[in-house]
Amino acid sequence: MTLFRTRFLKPLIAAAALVCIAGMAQAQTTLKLGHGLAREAHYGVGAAYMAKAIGERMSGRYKVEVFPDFQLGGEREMTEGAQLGTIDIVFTSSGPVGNFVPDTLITDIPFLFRDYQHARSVLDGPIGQAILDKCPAKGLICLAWAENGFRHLTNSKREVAAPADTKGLKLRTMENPIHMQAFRTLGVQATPRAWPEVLPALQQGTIDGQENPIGVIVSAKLSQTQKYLTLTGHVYSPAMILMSPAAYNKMSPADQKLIREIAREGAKATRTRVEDLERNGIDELKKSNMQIRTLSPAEKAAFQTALTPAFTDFAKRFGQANIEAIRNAK
Ligand code: EAX
Repeated sequence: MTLFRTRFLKPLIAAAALVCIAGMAQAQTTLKLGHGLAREAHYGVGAAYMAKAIGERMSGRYKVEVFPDFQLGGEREMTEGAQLGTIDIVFTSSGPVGNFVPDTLITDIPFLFRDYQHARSVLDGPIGQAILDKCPAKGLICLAWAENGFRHLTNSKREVAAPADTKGLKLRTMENPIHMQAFRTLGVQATPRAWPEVLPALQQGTIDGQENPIGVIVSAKLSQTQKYLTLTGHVYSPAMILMSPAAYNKMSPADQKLIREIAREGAKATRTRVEDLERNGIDELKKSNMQIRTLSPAEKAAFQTALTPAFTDFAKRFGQANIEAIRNAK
């Protein structure tokens, strides 16, 4: 019996234990999450929230490795990566996503959303969900609407207070046909570029300016190359939390439900951070000698009037009724 125990039983038990441990180790999947901003910026906070929640609530089956600061490429590249399955989760502005899921483009119409409350309630409501539901057919899982913020104009040339002041400015836009058309309607030389290309172009002066929410202007230290900031609030910039179908379809239905829940919470974390950054960001930019111009309601209205030709095209493209449904939503 002793010989049997030492020769056979013990090694058998050890082997069985090894198989169990290996099985458990195998079961844990690392999800690669990419975004373009600094860890303390709004996407960074949302990503960290998701990583922690997935680690805690998906109990050892999944963990998240976060890649900030465009380490995995520009937002368009990262979105492609999610389609191809080389990146599992992506936090991105909706700007470039319109090239993959055209139904998102309606949200990029300037002056469509009155304020944050309006934008958030539309995106978290049936209109927003209907757009997210269009993603699987385009090879993407859109888990939730996060937030980038209302975009404002910066440049190195002159103060902008009226549409005429933007004429001829070489401005970088996102790779987004709606934004490009709007700026070209104002007479801007709009050049679409991925964000990682923008800072060098501003430093070299190949472009005069760009437009982004306060959170991005602060985290990218744009006051170093941009003297003028006009608080245009010309467009609300949603962000999206995307997932690769390859990773999502491997999950159990319970985990698919759970990761959607966690993504919605991560999205809320980005919104809270946007508010923080906006509350303190403008003072910070003032301290770094940026000349900041707030537009009066009449001055904002002048930009809307100047965009009338573009709005006419957008009504044809998206249907005036669909635009009004968003504009009139509570
Ligand atoms: O999502 O490209 C942009 O201007 C975006 O606002 C930025 O990458 C954050």
